Amino acid sequence: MSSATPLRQLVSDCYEFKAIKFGDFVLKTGIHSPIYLDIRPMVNRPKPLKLLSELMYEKIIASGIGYDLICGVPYSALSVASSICVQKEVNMITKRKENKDYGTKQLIEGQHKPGDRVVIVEDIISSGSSILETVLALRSAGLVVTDAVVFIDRQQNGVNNMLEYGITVHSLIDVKTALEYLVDDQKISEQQRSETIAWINANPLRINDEIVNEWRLLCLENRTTKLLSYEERSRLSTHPLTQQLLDLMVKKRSNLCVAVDLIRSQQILELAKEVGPAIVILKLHIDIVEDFDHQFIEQLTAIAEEMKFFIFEDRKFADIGQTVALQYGKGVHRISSWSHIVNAHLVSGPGVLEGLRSAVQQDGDSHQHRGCLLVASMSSKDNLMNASYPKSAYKWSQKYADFVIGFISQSRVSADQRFLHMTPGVHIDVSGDGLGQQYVTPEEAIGKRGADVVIVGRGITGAADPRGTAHLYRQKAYEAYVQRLSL
Ligand code: 5BU
Repeated sequence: MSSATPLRQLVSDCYEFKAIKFGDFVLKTGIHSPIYLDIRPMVNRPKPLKLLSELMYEKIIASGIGYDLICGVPYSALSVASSICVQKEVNMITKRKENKDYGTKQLIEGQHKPGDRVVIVEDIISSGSSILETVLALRSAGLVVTDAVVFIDRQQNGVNNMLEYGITVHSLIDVKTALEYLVDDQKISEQQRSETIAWINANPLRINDEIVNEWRLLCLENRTTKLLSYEERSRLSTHPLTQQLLDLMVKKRSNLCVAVDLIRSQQILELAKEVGPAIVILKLHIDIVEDFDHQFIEQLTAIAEEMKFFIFEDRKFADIGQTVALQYGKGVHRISSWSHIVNAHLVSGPGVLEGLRSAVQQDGDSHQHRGCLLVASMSSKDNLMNASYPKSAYKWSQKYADFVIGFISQSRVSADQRFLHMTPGVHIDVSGDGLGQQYVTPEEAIGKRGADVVIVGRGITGAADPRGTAHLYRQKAYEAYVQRLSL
C-alpha cells in the first residue's frame, strides 16, 4: 500500500464517511450512476474539513490565482469555503440560491464592489452548471471571475465546459485518480473501478440548458461589465459562421484580417501563402483584379482551406435588393459562390439584406454558411456617416441576425456580444495615406475601441517582409485582446 499523502488520506476518509459511495444512484438529471460524490457529510467532521480547506487554499496559491474574495458554490461547498476564509483570514461572499433575478445585488451576501476578483470554491464538478450559475450572479454584480478551485473533478466534461465561459478549473484530484487510491487501499475492487471508469467515459455532461439560457440573456441584456472572451462569444452566437470564426481565432490566436488590395492574381496567391498562418480572414476587392478567372478563385479557396482562413469580399453592396442579389450571385465574379463574408451599406434600406440573403438561398443552400457585415462607420476622413447611422445598423442587424454577423466600424456599435466588430484603418507606423485614410494602432482598435478583428492592408502588403510583418500585427492585436480580457 502506498504511503498516505494528505490527499490520499482525504479520499480514504471520504470513502469511510460515505462522501464517496458506490451502488446505483439516480442523479438529478434522471440518469443512473454507479458512483455518488457528496461532501456534505463533512460538515460535522472537522478534521477532514480542515484538511480539505488547507489543500484547497494551497491549490489557490500554487495556481497563482489573483483574488480579493472567495465564494463557495451553495450549498455543499459553503462549509469548506468558510473554513478556508476563517483559517486564512480571507473575505468571503456567498450567493443566495433562491433568488434568480440577476439584476438585484442582494443576490450576493458579504461586502464586495465591482472589479473585485473572486475565486470560486466548489466540492465536485460534474457538468459545471452549478459553478456557472454562481459565476453569472457574481459577474452580473461586476465582480471578476476567471478561476474555480474544486476538490474532485468527475471528468464528465465539466472542466472543458467551463473554459467556454472563460473559467479555468483547478481540481485537487480527478475521479479516476481517486478510484485508483481506493483500489490501492483495498476499499473497492478493480472491477468496480473499471466499471465506474467505463460509465464516466460514456457519460459526458453538458451545461444545463436553463443556465445556458440565463447566461445568454445576461449577456444580451448587457449586464456583464466587460467584453467576453472569444470562447464565450462563440457560445453566445447563433450564427454558425460567427462561431466558426471565433473558434478559429482562439485556435490560431489571431484576430487579424489582411486586406490584399493587389491587382494580379499571382501576387494575391503568393501573399496569401505568406500571411496565411497569421490570419483568420483574407479580404479582397475582387473588381481590381486584372486577370480574374475562376481558376484563381479555386486556387485561393484551396489555400484558404489548407491554411485555415475565411475569405471576405469587401464589395460594400449598396443598391436595391433586386440589384444586389444579382451583383452578389451573378456576373463574372459570382461572389456568393466563394466569399464567406461580404459587406453592405444600409443607405438604400434593409432591402439590401433581403436581396443578398435571397441570393444565397437561391443557391439551394442554407444562407447560414455566408455572413454579411454592415458598414456602420468608416475610417476615411470627413465621411458622411453620422452618429445615428450605427444605431440603425444595429437595429437591422438584430432583425437579420441569421445573415448579419457584425459590423465594419471604427468603434463598437452595440454591446450586443453576438455581433463581431471589425476595424479597418489599422497601421503600426503611419497615421494616414494622403487620400483620406486615417489609421489607428492595433492596441487602440482592440483595446480602446473594442474591435474584435483588425483589418490591415498596406501595413502588411507594403512591408518588405509581409510574412514577418503579419506575425507582428497578429501578435500585437491578439495581445491587445488578452490585455482587454484581464482589465
Ligand atoms: P489599408 O491599406 O490598411 O489602408 O487598407 C484598408 C482596407 O480596408 C482597404 O481595402 C479599404 O477598402 C478597406 N476599408 C477601409 O480602409 N476603411 C473603411 O472604413 C472600410 C473599408 Br468600410
